[in-house]
Amino acid sequence: MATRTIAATAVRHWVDEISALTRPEAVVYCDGSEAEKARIIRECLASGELIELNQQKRPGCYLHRSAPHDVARTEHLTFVCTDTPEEAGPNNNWMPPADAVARLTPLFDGAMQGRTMFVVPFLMGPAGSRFTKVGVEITDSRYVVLSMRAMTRMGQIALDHLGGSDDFTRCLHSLGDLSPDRRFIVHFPQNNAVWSIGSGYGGNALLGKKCMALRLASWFGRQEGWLAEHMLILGLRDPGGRMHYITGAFPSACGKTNLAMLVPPASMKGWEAWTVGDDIAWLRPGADGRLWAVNPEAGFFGVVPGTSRATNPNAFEMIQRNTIYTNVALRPDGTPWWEGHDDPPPPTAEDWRGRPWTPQSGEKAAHPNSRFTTPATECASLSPEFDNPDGVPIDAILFGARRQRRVPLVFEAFNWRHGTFLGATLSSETTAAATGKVGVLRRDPMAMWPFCGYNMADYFAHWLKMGAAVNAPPKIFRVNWFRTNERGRFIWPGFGENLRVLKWILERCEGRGAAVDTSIGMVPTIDAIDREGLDVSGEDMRLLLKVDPAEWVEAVSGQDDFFAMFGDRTPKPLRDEHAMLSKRIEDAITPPDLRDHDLGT
Ligand code: GTP
Ligand code: SPV
Ligand code: MN
Repeated sequence: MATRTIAATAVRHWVDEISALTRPEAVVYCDGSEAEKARIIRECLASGELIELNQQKRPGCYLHRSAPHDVARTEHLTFVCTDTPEEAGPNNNWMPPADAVARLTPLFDGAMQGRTMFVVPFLMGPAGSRFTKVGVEITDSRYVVLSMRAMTRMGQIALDHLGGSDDFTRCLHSLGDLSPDRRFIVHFPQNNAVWSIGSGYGGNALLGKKCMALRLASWFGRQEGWLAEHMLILGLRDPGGRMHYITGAFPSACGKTNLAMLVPPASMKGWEAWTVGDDIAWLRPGADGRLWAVNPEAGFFGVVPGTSRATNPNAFEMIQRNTIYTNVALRPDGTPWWEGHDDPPPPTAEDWRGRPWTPQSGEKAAHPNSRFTTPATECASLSPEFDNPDGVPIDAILFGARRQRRVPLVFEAFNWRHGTFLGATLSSETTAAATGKVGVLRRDPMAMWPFCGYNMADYFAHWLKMGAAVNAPPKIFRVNWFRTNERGRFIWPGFGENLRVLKWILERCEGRGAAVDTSIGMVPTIDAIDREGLDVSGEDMRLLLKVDPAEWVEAVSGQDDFFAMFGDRTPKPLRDEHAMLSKRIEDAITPPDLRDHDLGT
């Protein structure tokens, strides 16, 4: 093959080694060309891996139906293999590297017989950037090849970046037999490698994403002095023409894509919002003493349900073309549909598994974790800085989660250390993005619990260190769009209206914006958030911003238990922050003078 001669010797050696093990029928080196894309799509249509959607109405759009038990990340089958279990930490499943090789080698043995093996060179990060890393994914899934093509800068561009070097992440993927009993997603940070078998689902199979750009990258970031984070990156131009950039870490299916593609409400004249990234940010100190971020990805793998013209017009518009839909419903006219679409439920459709569906069938038509895969270039709000090799300078970092109760709409950390503590104690109600129960409160520090490739206590220490490594660290905020009222309804309208909260955040970054000190942080005063043209009453605002110290007592004791998981490894500054918070809460519930008085009687 023509491209074969161009691939670095190290790539060819590895490919030969893996093809000897997996014994594919053919080996194809991907170059990233349009012709290659067209050919692989044709092959997918012939094999049934893709279903063609109505090309008049949805040009370049296809539907993929996964195996019914392969619809989300499987965290219990995901491992980090370091020399010692302490390096992986209680946040990861661990196996000794040699055991992992011994367990997975028989599964890969002959796994690609009768299949084509694709070699997919890719970049994580813009071409020519000091942030950028090279990966090569070997896979026997055409769906994975097409997805990697949308999600990364793929093909010859990556081989050119690699040159003669052997410094690339070896990503080995096979669908195997798709059985969860023989499924493993295994990381070898000390060898810069990932092995994944038995799943074709996004985070399990597109190995550049969570496996490389978060789990392995977090490991390298610690060694090299940077951060790999589960964060969106958003540019905001204020009416005065100034650009600001924020990042936000929210757990899976908690609103990153939506915030990253936010459309300013009509009443907020002069504001513009620009999407830099929707899922992953790599952050490095810049020469100017600020923290700079790039999005290592080149596409969006987003949650479909809930995406509509009303909630996320940028995403909705973007997925009208050149999109692979996974596990949505199919209408008789060959267009996709899902719960939360602007169109009402169709009278008949095929559900995500291809079975006949009607609104009366009482089941979801689309899988709750159905996804779109779309190249970033299709996004109308894509930032002009998207390809900038230097990235963008960050003014504020947001930690957000799904919390129906207790946590206010927004509050500000007192400083970097307190902000790190807020991130470290983040918890969220679980979603359909990972297998398991939905709606259960779990700890998800920095939204990285499933993605941190090493001991999370060491990761907390690394965060503290990174704050000290920059002269002007971003300010840190906690946000919660999901507080509900007594009828179980979201109180805050969310989506585009979230810009009102971001406006207050930017004001705070500039030393303006009204706030009151509370036990948990600095909370906006009732009128500090611009409500002009918004139908949210003062009473609702009070509810959204309410901090009830009594409600926090339980939370604070849970934080203690959480830090205890890491034993002595939990950094002392975070324990100190915890002690200070406990004290502030205690004082708020029973003012010290009152307690003294009680003692005296
Ligand atoms: P991953 O891709 O899994 O990392 O998810 P994400 O963090 O990008 O979440 P996404 O933006 O896709 O949102 C997930 C779900 O939350 C969707 O159904 C959205 O409609 C819903 N959602 C997002 N933002 C808001 C908001 O501000 N308010 C409310 N009520 N729902 C929201
Ligand atoms: C997430 O679950 O956080 C996602 C989707 O962004 S996946 O790529 O599957 O991890
Ligand atoms: Mn994600």
